[in-house]
Amino acid sequence: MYKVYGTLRSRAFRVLWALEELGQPYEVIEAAPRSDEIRAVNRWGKVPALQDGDDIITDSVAIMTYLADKHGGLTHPAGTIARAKQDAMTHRLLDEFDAVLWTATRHAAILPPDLRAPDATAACKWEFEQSANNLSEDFVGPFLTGDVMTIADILAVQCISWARAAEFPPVPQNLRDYAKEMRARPAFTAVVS
Ligand SMILES: N[C@@H](CCC(=O)N[C@@H](CS)C(=O)NCC(=O)O)C(=O)O
Repeated sequence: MYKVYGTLRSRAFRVLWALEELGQPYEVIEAAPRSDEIRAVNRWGKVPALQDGDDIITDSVAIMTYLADKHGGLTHPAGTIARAKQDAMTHRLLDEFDAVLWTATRHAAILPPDLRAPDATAACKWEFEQSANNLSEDFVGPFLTGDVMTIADILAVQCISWARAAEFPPVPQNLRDYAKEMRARPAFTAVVS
């Protein structure tokens, strides 16, 4: 059985949701970022990590990609145009959503206080709003890259939830409706309940 190291309120949520969607059994090892529990398997202290047999895989998107390819769900097959578009969306979300949310988080709570830039959060919020507006204009649905749910959807919805919790500007209505529908999926509710 897979072991997932992390907490619900971290990027580990992405991995847990993917495992539920793929119908794979797993065990959660409650490991806070930088804790001894995570450092035992990832010396950087970053969550999530996935244990598959004797192997440890780090990085939420790398883990989701591995699981999706291995179990043949939440992804288009490698080497197809559909997969290239899915990967482009995944990287767009990492650049435009995850990166700005993470920069704001670091300047608010993680960097040494004397290195925190007072204006960093405002800049990240502004950039996030532009990116959300762009994504909203491109969005056709029902999923981000068309008719098939992929790991890009999990990444997007987790980032939209993170943005809401961090009091970032609300995303446009069509993305809010999309995220609401995604959060109603049985696999999502199985993780949060
Ligand atoms: N790109 C990595 C980022 C992992 C990451 O930064 N995780 C945060 C928690 S969500 C963490 O462990 N932070 C601790 C630190 O930066 O020291 C991923 O997607 O897994």
